Amino acid sequence: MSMVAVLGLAVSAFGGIHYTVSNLNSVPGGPGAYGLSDLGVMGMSSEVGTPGQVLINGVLTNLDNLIPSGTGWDLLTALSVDNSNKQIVGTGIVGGTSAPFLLTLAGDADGNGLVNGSDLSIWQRHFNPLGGPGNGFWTGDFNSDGAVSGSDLAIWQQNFNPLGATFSIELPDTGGDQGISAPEPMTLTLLAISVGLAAPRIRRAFKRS
Ligand SMILES: [Ca+2]
Ligand SMILES: [Ca+2]
Repeated sequence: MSMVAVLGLAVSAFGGIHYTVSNLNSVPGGPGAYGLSDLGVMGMSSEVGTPGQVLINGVLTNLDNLIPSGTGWDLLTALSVDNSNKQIVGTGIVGGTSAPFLLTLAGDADGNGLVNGSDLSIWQRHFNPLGGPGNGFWTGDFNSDGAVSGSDLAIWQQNFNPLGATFSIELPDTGGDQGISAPEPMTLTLLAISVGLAAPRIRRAFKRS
């Protein structure tokens, strides 16, 4: 795991919505974990989405506002959203390198869109305030500082929502055309591969905007 990816706080609030950002390449379990295999991934092009934004309850929202400053991430393009689990995947830059990101609800260790006792149990089982390799939201490290500690418990408490979040996430309207449709869902493994191929185009598009 890149050390850059775990620098700084990785949980923030925007309109009461708090997310943890992870490098999708570092999330264990492969694309089948956390329900992500069911996501349909849009074809990649320089015109996909509105750079850096998603629609939350119909309002264009900057991805970077869903996470705190200081994470080292620049979230460029959302590629797919999962309204059931409240997850967002896309491509960004971290440590000067293009990488796929996964946004999960802060406090949601098992990635099911609820922040409840099951997530607390995961935090308890992995409690390790001194930190170590292999930690992430999936072990209860909700602020991505490498440790599973009281700070993460506080995040879980602040975001406790056993009934699930009610907001909706959508990809922004691209304004049509540009060959962005990809009728067949791809796995996130393919996404991870395509991210590396398409990232330079996305970066150029982002700079133009
Ligand atoms: Ca959960
Ligand atoms: Ca932590």
